[in-house]
Amino acid sequence: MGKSVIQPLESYRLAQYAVPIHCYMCDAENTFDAELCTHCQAPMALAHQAKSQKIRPRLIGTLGASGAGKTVYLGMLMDMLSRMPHRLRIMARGAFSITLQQTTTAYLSRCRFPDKTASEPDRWNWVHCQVRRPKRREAAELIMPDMAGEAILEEVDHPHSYRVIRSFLKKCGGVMILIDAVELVSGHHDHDYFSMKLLSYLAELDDDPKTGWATRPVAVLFTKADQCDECEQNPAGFARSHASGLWQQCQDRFRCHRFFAASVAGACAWHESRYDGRINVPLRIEPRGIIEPFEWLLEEAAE
Ligand SMILES: Nc1nc2c(ncn2[C@@H]2O[C@H](COP(=O)(O)OP(=O)(O)OP(=O)(O)O)[C@@H](O)[C@H]2O)c(=O)[nH]1
Ligand SMILES: [Mg+2]
Ligand SMILES: [Zn+2]
Repeated sequence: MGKSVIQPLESYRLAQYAVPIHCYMCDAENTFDAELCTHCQAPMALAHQAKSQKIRPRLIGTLGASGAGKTVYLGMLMDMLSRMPHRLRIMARGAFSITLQQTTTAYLSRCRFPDKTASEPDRWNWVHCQVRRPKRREAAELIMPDMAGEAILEEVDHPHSYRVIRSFLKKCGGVMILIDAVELVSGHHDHDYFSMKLLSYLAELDDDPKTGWATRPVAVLFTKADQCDECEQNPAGFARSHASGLWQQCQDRFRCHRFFAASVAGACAWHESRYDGRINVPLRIEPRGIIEPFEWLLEEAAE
């Protein structure tokens, strides 16, 4: 006869699965131990953190075509904010919130630009942070993902193809739209068309006259301004002369918008690499106009 063994019944563990956790982006029900939302693939850590705080985090979007400079800009913004306690004091929530800053600065310090962001949402970096502003008692909680330009374009062209982008933009409190200034000046209007499509998408996503996109802040950022003096000196005038469709749409449909110019690199050069072919590399890092658009958006989104 075999030895009898007492096997404890751990059915209480199942009870945890009976209580669903709602995804912070799309509200879909997930089990307590899910890492990514099964419906939209947003990280469930955001929902867990939001649940444990009194203030509901606000969503801030960084949009733009592939190659507009979203990853470089966001990584640099996070890095600068973490070193400027007198201007804005920032505290990352969750270790995953530091990855974007860490990867971007690691690349820049080796005189390289970071790789293109993968289009699968489970590979995007999300930043959840607390921001304290001088002369303001209450802190702001923010969630900012670094999404891939190709995925944004796919969602704009074929709505509902990326649930996470749609749910995010529905709830989003304000956006920064990045446009490659060098492309505009050289007569390539893909980025301009992309931004116009994006603005129509936003305006139609939520057209409520009081709370919809018509009232939410939109910062239009011309990137790579280091290579375009004209846009650095007068971003609004630059928009008017080089992206007139976009400029007009902002006037007509978005009450709260402003144009900015930003650059991370001070000078770039072409480098022949044995493995990657001809690549653009930053020679100096000289960030300009990085914090202003974010600061403006934060103020406007708080209104
Ligand atoms: N001159 C200059 N070039 C820049 C700057 N920022 C980015 N770039 C160039 O733009 C490229 C794309 O930048 P990313 O930040 O990867 O672009 P992205 O918008 O994240 O693109 P996706 O990940 O494909 O959506 C870089 O590889 C650089 O060649 C800048 O401040 N100055
Ligand atoms: Mg990117
Ligand atoms: Zn979800």
